[in-house]
Amino acid sequence: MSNTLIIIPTYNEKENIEAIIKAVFSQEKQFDILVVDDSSPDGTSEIVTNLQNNFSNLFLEVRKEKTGLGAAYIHGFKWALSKNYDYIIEMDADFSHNPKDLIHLYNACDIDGADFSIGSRYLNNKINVVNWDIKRLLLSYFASKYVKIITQIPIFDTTAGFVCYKSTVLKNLDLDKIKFVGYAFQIEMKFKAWKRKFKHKEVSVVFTDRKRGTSKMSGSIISEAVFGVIKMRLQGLPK
Ligand SMILES: Nc1nc2c(ncn2[C@@H]2O[C@H](COP(=O)(O)OP(=O)(O)O)[C@@H](O)[C@H]2O)c(=O)[nH]1
Ligand SMILES: [Mg+2]
Repeated sequence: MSNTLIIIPTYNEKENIEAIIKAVFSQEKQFDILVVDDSSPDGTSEIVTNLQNNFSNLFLEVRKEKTGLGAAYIHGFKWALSKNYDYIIEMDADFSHNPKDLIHLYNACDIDGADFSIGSRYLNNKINVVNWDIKRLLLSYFASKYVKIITQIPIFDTTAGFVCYKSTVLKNLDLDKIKFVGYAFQIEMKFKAWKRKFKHKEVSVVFTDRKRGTSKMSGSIISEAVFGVIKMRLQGLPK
């Protein structure tokens, strides 16, 4: 068993899942993987089940319903804590997050002493995104600026979904009180960890838009983030 679990949430990722699992397992450091699938109709979980014959450190949790990324991650976090992993890394299935950066996120915590590390697209306002159309890029970039202004959080890429948490952080956050599901979920996790004085480090990464499969981003996820951030700020320190 590795000391580090990579959680990959999936919904209809049959084009990516096998390749991303193999890419993670081909890294020099040994990682375990947990796929949290929301009963994808395209058969993503069956692909994972087959691969479990070849990889003993590949785990799968299938949830009955698609209730969003946040809920899938909370499920994965609880699973990770019950198995006593030291480090828990969030990662997308679609190769937007380069598996080669996993070790940099890990080292930021294990060597540099951060409690959580963020694979950041906008570190020091430098934009590291490949293949996004300009509309999507501007939306994401200005969303990050907006969040920084409203919440005062000293993080450039607050909506990043490529994050390593030390287990102490996840134990300290009341996971049942995390309410958001989309980008707001990513913001809420970082906001609460920062408010509880956990140390963070941003690691510069290049984010590449998916080549296969489709994005699950939606208008409701964006509006949740826009209004959710204001709510978070008004509530001060949500428990
Ligand atoms: N389990 C689960 N995974 C999801 C859900 N929504 C998105 N994902 C996964 O979360 C990751 C990021 O989603 P993606 O659609 O690429 O979002 P985008 O990168 O913002 O366009 C991918 O691995 C998706 O399959 C969901 O409701 N449930
Ligand atoms: Mg994506």
